[in-house]
Amino acid sequence: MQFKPSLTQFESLPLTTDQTPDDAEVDRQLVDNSSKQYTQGLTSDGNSLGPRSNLLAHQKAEEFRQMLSGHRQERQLVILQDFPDPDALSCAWTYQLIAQQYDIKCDIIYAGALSHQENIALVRLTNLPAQRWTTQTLKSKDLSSYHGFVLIDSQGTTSNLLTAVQEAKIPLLVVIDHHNLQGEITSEFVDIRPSARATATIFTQYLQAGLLTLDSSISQHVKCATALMHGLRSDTNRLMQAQEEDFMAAAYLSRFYDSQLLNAVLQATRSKRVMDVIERSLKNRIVQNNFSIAGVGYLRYDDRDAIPQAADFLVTEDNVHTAVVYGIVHDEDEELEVAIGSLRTSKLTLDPDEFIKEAFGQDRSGRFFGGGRTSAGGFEIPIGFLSGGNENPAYAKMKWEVFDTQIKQKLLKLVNPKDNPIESE
Ligand SMILES: [Mn+2]
Repeated sequence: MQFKPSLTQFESLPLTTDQTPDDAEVDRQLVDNSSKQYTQGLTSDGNSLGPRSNLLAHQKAEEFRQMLSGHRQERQLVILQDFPDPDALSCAWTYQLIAQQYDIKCDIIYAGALSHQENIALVRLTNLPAQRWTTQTLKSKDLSSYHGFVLIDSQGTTSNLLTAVQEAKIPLLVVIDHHNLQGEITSEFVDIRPSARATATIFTQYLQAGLLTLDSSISQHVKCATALMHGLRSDTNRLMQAQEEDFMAAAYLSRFYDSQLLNAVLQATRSKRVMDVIERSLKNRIVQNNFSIAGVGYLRYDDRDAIPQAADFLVTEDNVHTAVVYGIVHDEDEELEVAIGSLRTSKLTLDPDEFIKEAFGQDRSGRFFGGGRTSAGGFEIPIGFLSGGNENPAYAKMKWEVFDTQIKQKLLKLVNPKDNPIESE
C-alpha cells in the first residue's frame, strides 16, 4: 500500500471541507474490501454494528483468526509507540490474550516512558504486562527467538525500536491501527480503519466476533475489559467524539469492566512538573484565527505527556478550536533531544493528520514528522547534531528560540492564509 498525500484540503485554506476525511477513507476501504459473503448486519451475539462497519469487522476478524492459526507456538514482539497511551496499552494486552489461545507468546514493549499519570495508574492497577525496552535493552536481547513483530495503534512511525527490529530481520506480521495510512506497509495481516475512533473499538469487535470469550469471573479479563474501556474513552474524549460503533463497543465492554477500577485510574493526579508545563503553555500561548499555539521550552523525558495535556487544556478556551503545544524533550540516559508537539482540535473539518503533514513535511528519507487521527495529532522532529550542550544556558536559549520560531512560522503559514504567499489573491 502506498500513502498518497491528498493535500487538496489545504489548497482551499482555511482548512475547511464539506466532506469529512474519515468518511472518504471508509468508502475507499469498503470498495477495496467489498465481498459477496456479507449477508446480515448482526454480530454473533445480536449486536447491530451497522452494515458498513459490520462488513469490515467480520471479514477482518476471520482473517485475523486465520493468521493466528498459521503462527501457533511462535514468539512475537508487540511494539507500541514510544509513549504508549491507554488505547495502545489495552489493545496490546488484548492481542496478547487472544494470541495466547494459539500458544503464541507475546512481549509487549515500548521504548520511551509511561508519562501520563493515568497510564502509570492503569499499568499498576491492572498489572498490564507492558515492558520498557530502550534501544540499549534491545541490544542485550536475543532477538532471534522472535518469529515476528506486531504494531498496534501505530504504524511504527512513533517507535525508536523499529529500526533495530527490522535490522534483526524480524518480519512484520500484524498492523492493527486507526490512524490514517502512514506509508507503505508490508505485513501479513493489516487492519487499518481510520473510521474507528479508537483501536480499542476494533479489538472489542474482535472479541465480539468470538476471538476471545470474556469471562467476568476471570480477574484478568475484567481488568483487560476495563483497560479497553479506558482506551476507548480516552481516544474519544470521554465518548464525546464516539460514533455508533464505538458506543456499541463500549456497551459490550460494560458487561465486563470494573467501573471502580476505571474510576481509580481516572483519579490519578498530575505531578507538579506537569502542572508547571501547563502553566508555561498558558503564559506562552498566542491565539490567531482560533488556533492557540504555545511553545513550552525544555522538558524532561518522563514529563513528555505534559504536552498533550497542555494541548487538551488550551483547546478549551473560548474562541479556540485548535491547540498546538510543543517543546524539546531531553532524554538524559541517551543524550537525545527531540522537539515534540501535540495538536488537539474540536473543529470537525480539520484533519490533524493532513494538517501536521502539510505543516512540517517529510524528512530526507520521505518519512513524515508526524500525523494524527480524528481530533488529535502529534509530531516529533529530531534535534540531531544540535542535541546536548544545554549546560551552556546561552546556547540552550538560542537553540530553543530557533526551534520555537521555526515551528511557529510553519504553523502560522497554515493558520493565517494571508501570510501564505501561495494563497495570495
Ligand atoms: Mn488510538
